[in-house]
Amino acid sequence: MKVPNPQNPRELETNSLPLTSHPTARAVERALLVQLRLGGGRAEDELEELRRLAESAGADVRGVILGSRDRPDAATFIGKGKAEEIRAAVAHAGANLVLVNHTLSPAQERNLERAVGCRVLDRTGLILDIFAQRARSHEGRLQVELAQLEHLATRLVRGWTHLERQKGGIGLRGPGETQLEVDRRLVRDRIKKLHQRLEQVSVQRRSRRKARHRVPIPTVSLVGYTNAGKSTLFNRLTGAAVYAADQLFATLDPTMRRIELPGKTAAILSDTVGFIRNLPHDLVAAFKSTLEEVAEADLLLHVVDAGHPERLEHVQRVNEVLAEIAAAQLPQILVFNKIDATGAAPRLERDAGGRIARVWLSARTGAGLELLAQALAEHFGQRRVLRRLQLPPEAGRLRALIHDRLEVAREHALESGGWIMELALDPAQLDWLKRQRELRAEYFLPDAAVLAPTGSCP
Ligand SMILES: Nc1nc2c(ncn2[C@@H]2O[C@H](COP(=O)(O)OP(=O)(O)OP(=O)(O)O)[C@@H](O)[C@H]2O)c(=O)[nH]1
Ligand SMILES: [Mg+2]
Repeated sequence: MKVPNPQNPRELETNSLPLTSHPTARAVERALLVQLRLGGGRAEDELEELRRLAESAGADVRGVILGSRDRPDAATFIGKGKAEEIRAAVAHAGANLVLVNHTLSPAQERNLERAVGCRVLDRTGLILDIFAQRARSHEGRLQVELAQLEHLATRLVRGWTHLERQKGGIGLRGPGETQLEVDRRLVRDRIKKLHQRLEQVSVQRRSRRKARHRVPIPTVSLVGYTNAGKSTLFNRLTGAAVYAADQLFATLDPTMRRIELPGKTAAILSDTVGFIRNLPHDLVAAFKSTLEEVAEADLLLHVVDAGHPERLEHVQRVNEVLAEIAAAQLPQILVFNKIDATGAAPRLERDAGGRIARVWLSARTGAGLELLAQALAEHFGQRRVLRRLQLPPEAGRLRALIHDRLEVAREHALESGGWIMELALDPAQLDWLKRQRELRAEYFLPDAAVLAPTGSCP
């Protein structure tokens, strides 16, 4: 783990992406975890998550310090006595990093560093570091850099010489302007530039989305708490091989694939970044364009780790983030994953209105996947329309194509030659049918047309 340290500008030096970690330059961080119980909450549950976050960032966890307070200390958050305890523990464990599972103000972070004698990182800083390590795509890197800069801008107390050098440095400084003012201005400029570049990417994304919508294939987004198994399920359903691992935030960049559903229909499935409680707001804002994809889905598959002791809390947290990105009103099916670990049987549950609301399955073993396929087919099946066609004898090729590509509900051969076909079509299929060269508008029968009751043929 390589954490940018605003106190030491030299640590921030890399080339094009000043704040993104460099795996080769990464020394192992020996970390102590700090978690306070504030006003009587349970510290232990959140501590386990902090440990997972620390390990996902590549830190070697050397120890844990718990404590409790009625409310945070204004100067150091954890209080003077606790800080002294940590200072001793840091020396004892040979730690070089203290991870505090709370949001610290810039001043608190600084005061604490002084008090404990080593680098201090709060929860937001830790999550940002993991994101920086995972970002692969151009857009992902821009988004992470923006979030990190916004987070660090408020923590800027001394010079950021590397940024100065990138911009040429000499000649930049106005008369009487202090180093700190220069640095702040450089960061502001960089943030502005990142906003502009992300806006360009976002425009491209939007136009790609528009192009997709021209072919009306429904889109399904996998959402859920980090580590719930979204990518594993994505791979199962699409046959893809995106990275899935027992780490928090294994996925950062979104991926999309087409999946075939029962009834010869299809959907676009997308895998994306997982959520976590208290997701830093800067991060949500920076990932706006990634999350816009989620907000425009036709259906959300909300994946839950069914064996996690805090699964209900996770569901709630995910729904909160969904509300923040204006996706709370989208239709949602809860997918309880990892039933191989809990021993539950695959099953499907409906709400009071008869709609499929919950599916239990295992992405790892594949048990219950057919229930999910059924749920998707049924969900999108509601968007189907009934169409009747009358084909003349010479349209045999079109008829064969239709049998191949669409679900034919009923068909009758006419004595005069030709056929009457009844088709249940989703919007994408209707669109496809209308684009067939051999199809003429007059082949469509009015909705009221009734099929002759005799002689159905194979
Ligand atoms: N036992 C069991 N483990 C599973 C199942 N599905 C996924 N996992 C494991 O759960 C861990 C996380 O899986 P991912 O698919 O990476 O989870 P994710 O939701 O994409 O996680 P992020 O990308 O980090 O948000 C991996 O170790 C998977 O092997 C399952 O059905 N059963
Ligand atoms: Mg993933």
